[in-house]
Amino acid sequence: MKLVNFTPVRKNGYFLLLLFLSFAFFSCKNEETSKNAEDIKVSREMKAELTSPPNVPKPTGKRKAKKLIVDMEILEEEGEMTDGVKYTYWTFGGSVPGSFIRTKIGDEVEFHLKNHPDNKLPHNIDLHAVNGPGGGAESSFVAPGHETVFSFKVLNPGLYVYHCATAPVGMHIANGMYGLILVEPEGGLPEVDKEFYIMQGDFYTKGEYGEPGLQAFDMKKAIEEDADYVVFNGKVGAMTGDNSLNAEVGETVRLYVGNGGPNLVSSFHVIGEIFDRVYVEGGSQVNENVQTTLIPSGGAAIIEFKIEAPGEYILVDHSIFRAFNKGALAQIKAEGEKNEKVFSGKIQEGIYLPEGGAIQEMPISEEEVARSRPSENPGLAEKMELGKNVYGRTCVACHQSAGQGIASVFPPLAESDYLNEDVDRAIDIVLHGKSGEITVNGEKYNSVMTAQNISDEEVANVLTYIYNNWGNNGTEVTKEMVKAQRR
Ligand code: HEC
Ligand SMILES: [Cu+2]
Repeated sequence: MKLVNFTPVRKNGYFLLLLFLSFAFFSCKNEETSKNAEDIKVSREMKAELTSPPNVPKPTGKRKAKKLIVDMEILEEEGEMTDGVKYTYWTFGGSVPGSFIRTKIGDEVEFHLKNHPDNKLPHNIDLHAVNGPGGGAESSFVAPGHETVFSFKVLNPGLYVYHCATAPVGMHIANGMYGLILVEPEGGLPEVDKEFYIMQGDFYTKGEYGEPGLQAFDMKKAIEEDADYVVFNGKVGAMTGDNSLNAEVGETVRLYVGNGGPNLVSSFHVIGEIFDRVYVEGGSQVNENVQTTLIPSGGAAIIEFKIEAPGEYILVDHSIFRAFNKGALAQIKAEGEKNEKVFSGKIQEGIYLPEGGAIQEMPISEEEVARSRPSENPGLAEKMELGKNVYGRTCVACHQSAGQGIASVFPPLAESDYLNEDVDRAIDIVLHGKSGEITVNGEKYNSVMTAQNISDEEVANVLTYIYNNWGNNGTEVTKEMVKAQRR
């Protein structure tokens, strides 16, 4: 509503009346929708489709409200947090996050919660989509080897977190007991091409990040909110490398993103994408053109965007050490035609001389030009010099000044068996990037190196510099070798 043009005084009376009437109308309308939802009659019974992440059940579309039977089994089972690190997860339906539940406003949900007889502890469920004490927690308390049944009607459209609320609540959540339940509005959400289910969680282990073996939960660290792992979908690399999410250029993508916590708030961001629409906090308000959206612990957001350009999009918690050092990183791989109108890739890189505009324009002799340019076929010493410069500009941030890398995050380039084994592979990595698991000097790495946007000559120089330093095998890389790896 625009207030700006209402200057004439005598119109103010009308205006206030109008304002009053519209308020009355809207508040009345709101009351009616939730009252209506309560009164929606359910036709027939239906078994809910439950999916494990990153999958989402089929849309409810135009279907009428139903009596929806949700059958969920609690399982306590060992899983892998990251390579070589095991953890005993407590799960709703065998996955972290738990099974995705998709409902329609007015549905009467009959919830069957089963606690597997092999489990050691009692559990329950608190669904944020429930209007009622504890979100169902008391009614659903269930011991190992038992099943409880309770029912509720979904009245408010939106995306809601569910979690275990058995004491110690923090510990049950920290072990993975959370998931999402979607309540679709009348007529369903607008159609999109791809939908994914992603949930962040923080984990606290006796050992530090990457310390191998079966890791126990660490209560002290949890209380201090000193997380060892911050991950999407229960483990490091649940959606990277071969497990990446896939989409095509031109497709619309909808992410149902939740945050189980127990402690940390997520600054959810996709590198290289702008969210066209965000259903803020999973509710009915839509924000547009968003870069990073805050997802509270115990909250959610629905995020929509269209993929305009091919390539890799990296999902992160933009509290960025969590992404690169604690696991909060996932990937969407988008295939399709390049769209130069949207993204051209690197067009040109020139030398930037802030103080030197005038000097650069001074005419210099051909001879001088030739001398300042690297020679056609530079010798080893010259290549080393130029390569050192490229290294300092481009690689040093991750692989460190003496090529030593950073334990379990960035592999070493010094005395790297992986590097020395295969020069073409090393060239390929610099040109096209690398993700997925690799083993360097007996240590496993499963992270992402993005493609380095540098010329064939620079690649040749920097690799020559690396190969002739830090105990490596002395390979000399030529720009022809680099050219052969371009694709
Ligand atoms: C943003 C951080 C980052 C930058 C910048 C970076 N790398 Fe990497 N690099 C990585 C990561 C992470 C891996 C491991 C990828 C994986 O786990 O699959 C890697 C792996 C490698 C490997 C293979 C593994 C090994 O240790 O031998 C080589 C070779 C390599 N990088 C060379 C380079 C060179 C040369 C540059 C600069 C031109 C560079 N990298 C810049 C992060 C980076
Ligand atoms: Cu529990």
